[in-house]
Amino acid sequence: KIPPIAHPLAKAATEIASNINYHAQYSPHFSPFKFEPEQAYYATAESVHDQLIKQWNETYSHYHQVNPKQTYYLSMEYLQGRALTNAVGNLDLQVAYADALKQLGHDLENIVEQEKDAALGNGGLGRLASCFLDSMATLNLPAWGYGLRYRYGLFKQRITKAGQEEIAEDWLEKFSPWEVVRHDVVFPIRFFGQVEVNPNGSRKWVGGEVIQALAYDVPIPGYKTKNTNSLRLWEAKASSNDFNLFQFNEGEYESAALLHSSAQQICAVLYPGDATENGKLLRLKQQYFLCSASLRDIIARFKERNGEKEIQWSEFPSKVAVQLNDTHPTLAIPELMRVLMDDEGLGWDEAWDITSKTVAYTNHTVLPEALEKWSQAVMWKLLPRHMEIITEIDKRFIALIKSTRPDLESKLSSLCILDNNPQKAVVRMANLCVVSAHTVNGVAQLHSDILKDELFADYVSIWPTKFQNKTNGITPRRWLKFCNPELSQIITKWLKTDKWVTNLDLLTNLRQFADNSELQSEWESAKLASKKRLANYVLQVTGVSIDPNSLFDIQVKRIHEYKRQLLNILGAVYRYKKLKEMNPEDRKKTTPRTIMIGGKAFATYTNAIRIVKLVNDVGDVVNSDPEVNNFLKIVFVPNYNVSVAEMLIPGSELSQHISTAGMEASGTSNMKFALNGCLIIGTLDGANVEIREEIGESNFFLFGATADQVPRLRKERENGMFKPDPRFEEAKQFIRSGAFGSYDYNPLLDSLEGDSGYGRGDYFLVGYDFPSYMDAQERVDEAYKDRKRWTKMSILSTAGSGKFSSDRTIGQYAKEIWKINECAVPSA
Ligand code: 26R
Repeated sequence: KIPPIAHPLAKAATEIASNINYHAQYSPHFSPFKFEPEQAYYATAESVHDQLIKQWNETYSHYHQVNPKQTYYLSMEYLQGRALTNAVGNLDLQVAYADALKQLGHDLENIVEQEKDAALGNGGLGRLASCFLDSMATLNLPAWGYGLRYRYGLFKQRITKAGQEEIAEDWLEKFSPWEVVRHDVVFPIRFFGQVEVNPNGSRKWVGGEVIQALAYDVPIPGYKTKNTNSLRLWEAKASSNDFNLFQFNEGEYESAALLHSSAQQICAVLYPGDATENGKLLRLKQQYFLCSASLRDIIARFKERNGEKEIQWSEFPSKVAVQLNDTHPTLAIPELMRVLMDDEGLGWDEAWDITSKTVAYTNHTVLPEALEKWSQAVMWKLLPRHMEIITEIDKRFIALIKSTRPDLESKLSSLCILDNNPQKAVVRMANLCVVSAHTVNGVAQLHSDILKDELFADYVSIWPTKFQNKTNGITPRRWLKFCNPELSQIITKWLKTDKWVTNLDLLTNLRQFADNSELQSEWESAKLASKKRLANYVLQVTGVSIDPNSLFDIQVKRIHEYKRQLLNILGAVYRYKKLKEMNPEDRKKTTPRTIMIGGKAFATYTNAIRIVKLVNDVGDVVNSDPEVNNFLKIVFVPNYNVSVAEMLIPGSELSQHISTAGMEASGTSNMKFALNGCLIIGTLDGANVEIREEIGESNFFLFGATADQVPRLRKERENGMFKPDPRFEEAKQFIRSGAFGSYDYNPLLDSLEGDSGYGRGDYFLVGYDFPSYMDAQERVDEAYKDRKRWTKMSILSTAGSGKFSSDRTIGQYAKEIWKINECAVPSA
């Protein structure tokens, strides 16, 4: 054991300055004599890291000593964003670091911009995982994240004349100062091979290829607490034994290092293209790699903390909770079964009991195309022992139903795990999760209801208590305190406390001041300051100059047809056409707007790529039209990511959450916008429903069909019973006429025709919702003209957002699913 050393942790600005200086000189990553922002960033990060490492080690040894039940969050995605502001803020050293950098001739605000986003995720599910990690640490919960250390993060988006261009995001190009490699934490992970049957009947998976999983840890500091948890990211490596020196010297370089290149592929990128067989195999490898390495690590820790005593495997579920973030880590289930039976010698029943008491599953989508199904053939090839286990789980499930629920026998073909349709025999991962997990949850009330009433209804009748709701949340540290310091100061001043940062329900106390003209004017000037900052940013990245006095209307999220960016842009096109037709006097009476849309499109998702192009083309025409561009601007904000969100959200006044009802499981940016005093125009979908309940219906611009109407409306469209609104026809026709350039938008627009036979016939009901959307937009324009009323609504949005803290969400997971308790590191 290493004896504790007194690390000279700096608290005062001068000490911090000398610590940063120390790192600039003695942890050099660059040539000496240069201390530009980039060098200053790395030296500052190393200095903050010093502070964190001490707390981090103390946290680990405290957990080790107390040996509480611990949660392990398994996720293929984490969208951590930048770490510096968050770490300094959580350590409560913001002022000290700002002063220290000033002494060194730098500016903290400028230095933090040097950091590249850690973008190991693609959207809501990944950012949720990162918010959860922040809340787990802040609530002093013994809980860790496990993920993969992708070499290239989610692609960087560039916009050219041709539309979206994807570029590899080299976030590790110059290394990450936050992660620590643990050379002593390495597990061999097997792929392919075969199952060997021993004389005693036990089975063992042997042969195939073996790749090493090496741990990299990222510290997760809690807000103003000593607890600093870990995000453990696995990297794939081949061992030196797999390097064939003989072959290499014969000049056969590629075959000499075959396993090295195979290892490199595993952690190269998130969601590699899966159109080819190779692509599918690689994705499955990634999933298994995460599951196996994490479980091996969890089991090793269980054994280590057990000490010299004989291991009682039945205690495993009282020490370990495993949460599956969607079905992507489902293989943790058969992997735990395999290790318990084949490596530890337990029988099926005991292994099953332990596994099902350990694992819980969160569903994040009901979209059929996102429900994972893996080819049985691919699985048999890559994971033969796991397929035996999955087959056995399925067999026992079927037997259970036949013996206890004969009424469900006719439904077994859709309830069981293996779909044995000879054309496309697959494993249904969601079914495997529901059958095996002790708890299944959705991520907003409406979504959980849909799971219970539709997707998983028959399972509910088998296991009525298995299903729960856990409405998503966001961390108020990153998404208000750190990204919007002006507004945070105002809130603290009026509430006379900053306790809202960890007790977000306190925001309700703002309600009593919603009409107070002093608060209102402070509120408006904070918003204006953020809008100006955002306007500068937009000018810098797009060259478009926008007016901070216009209404800032934002929709940022992954581009997807169900999220209906098309509805937004069609509305904008209609607005543009009407402005063109108006006489100049009437134009002046309208509410000037700046519509900003941002988000990345999957390169293979053709309609999403077309939508990006359309937004950009419409923007080019509108923004350069001198007749209207004082009243309307349309901007595509490139490369939307966590850092861009931190810039956009504080400066937003209206945000669009306009998915077809029933399709957005929750949404989490809706919560971020509302928390920052931005009003929502939206449908009754996902968490919108609960946000509207909390902030009051008069503060929410509602439109559109409800989830229960959607199936009937889709039928009506199919049967030609839908009468389109003339405004909808006019907007589409305007685009078809070539008003926005020569790109062929007909295929995209054809997908909106109900009876044309194209696509799914306006499956997302853009045409049906268009008129009520336009009416809601008119209410927005009216409301914005009455500044006092608008500001009051904005204050009430913030005041009603307390429920959406991820501290609340994680508190509920801890109590109702994981059954874990706080384990606070004592202060010295
Ligand atoms: C593997 C592949 C099929 C795949 C499917 C779907 C990969 C990734 C996804 C992302 C999905 C699951 C996602 O991000 N869902 C979002 O989760 C958020 C957090 O719960 C919700 O707020 C949001 O509504 C939902 O779309």
